Amino acid sequence: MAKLKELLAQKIAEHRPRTQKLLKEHGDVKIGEVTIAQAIGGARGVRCLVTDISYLDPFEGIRFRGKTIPETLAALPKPEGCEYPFVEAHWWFLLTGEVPTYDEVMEVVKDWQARRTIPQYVIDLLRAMPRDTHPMTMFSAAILAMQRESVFAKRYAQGMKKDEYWEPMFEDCTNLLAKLPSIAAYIYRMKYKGDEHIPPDPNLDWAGNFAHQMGFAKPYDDVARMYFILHSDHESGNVSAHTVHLVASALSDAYYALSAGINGLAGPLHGLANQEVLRWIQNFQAKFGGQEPTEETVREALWETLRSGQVIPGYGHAVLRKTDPRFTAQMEFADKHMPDDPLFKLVKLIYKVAPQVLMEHGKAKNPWPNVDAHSGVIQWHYGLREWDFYTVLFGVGRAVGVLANITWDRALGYPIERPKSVTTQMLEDVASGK
Ligand code: AMX
Repeated sequence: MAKLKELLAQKIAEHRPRTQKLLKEHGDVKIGEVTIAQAIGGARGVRCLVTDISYLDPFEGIRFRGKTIPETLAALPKPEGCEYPFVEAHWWFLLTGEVPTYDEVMEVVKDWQARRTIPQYVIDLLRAMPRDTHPMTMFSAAILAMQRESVFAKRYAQGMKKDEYWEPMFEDCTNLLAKLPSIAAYIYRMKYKGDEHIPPDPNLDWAGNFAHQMGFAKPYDDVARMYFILHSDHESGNVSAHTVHLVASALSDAYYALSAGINGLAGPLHGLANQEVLRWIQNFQAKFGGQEPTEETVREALWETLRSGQVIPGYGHAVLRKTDPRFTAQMEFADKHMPDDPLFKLVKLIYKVAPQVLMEHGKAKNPWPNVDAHSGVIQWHYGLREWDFYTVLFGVGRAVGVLANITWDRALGYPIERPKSVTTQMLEDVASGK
């Protein structure tokens, strides 16, 4: 058995008694209560999901397996001559909580290389879709189309014991992950680069090969590594992660579950916000023409957006109450690699002005930037200017976290998800003390 799978099997065996003990001996212990506002308001803050893969502190931001973003980036092995770690190392880390050695990562790199080829019927499907279809729709359709490959679905149909579920789930997740960057690159080049495609480089790591197949030179490979790791996981309650978990809880396989999660990510309040940021910036530039943007003009444009009833994209968050460390990590990259980029300067200017504007506006609970306020600008700098595509990049990264999560869901035997709904009358009755 491959080393990662062996280690994962050991971690699962160690973890299972903890979950079983909690359920058996402490199942009645309360960890929160639900208010009417939470029931109507999207279950905000209701504690009813369990994951050990990442935890989001409102003031500190995300920790992957207990490590902050800078700690994670520093700990994981990197390809030779590169600034950012292998995404394969991050996968190992998210799954097992352990930092792999260089040799261990290389085993995963080789395994993914061997599973990378996209089936021809996926290419045929993508080519049959109208070219102006949104790339997220294409990406989701490609993932769903591969459901026929599911090892889990086959093994389930043959009859499999519950404690074995994680193993074919892990196989499906690995097969799926290995193909995602090539699928994304195929969509990109078919739609935007004259349908001219670049074959994979058999020697490159996952993100390095993505940069290669997209047709972008160094340091775009490091941009891709950074981007995919930063976007991988944000605990379980966000729309994409929760959708994947929910769909997989019906024992739908990884293909069904990931495709559904990608559809959730495609919403403008979630992953699509990164393309909305670019759209906002372009509109701003169109309005102010060649003028150098100033704090005053940015403030005016932000107020205009708010007055017209729209949100300021890239700002606010359901859980975070400070600047997203994923924003900060990208800002550090940009400060180092593209300090004079005019759009980056504008993003910095918006960062200076928008929190104050949002505070004065008085609605958003969090006036600080989230990950999406920055990501499009780095892509733009390196030549990826078709912003419709930005959420696909988010989706490739997000897959790493959510697929690690559903592997563990099956390992720990989490049941089908089924929260309870109530009627408005019931809420009115409770509210009036009936
Ligand atoms: N601009 C203007 N208004 C905002 C705002 C923003 N950036 N963020 C929140 N608000 C408003 C909400 O629309 C809501 O108004 P309402 O009472 O009229 O409905 C009010 O402030 C309270 O909202 P909240 O509790 O602070 O936020 P939430 O948990 O309901 O929503 C989020 C969180 C991210 C959807 C919201 O902040 C938003 O729409 N931001 C802009 C879009 C964005 O950047 N999304 C990406 C988030 C990160 C990600 O998932 N990729």
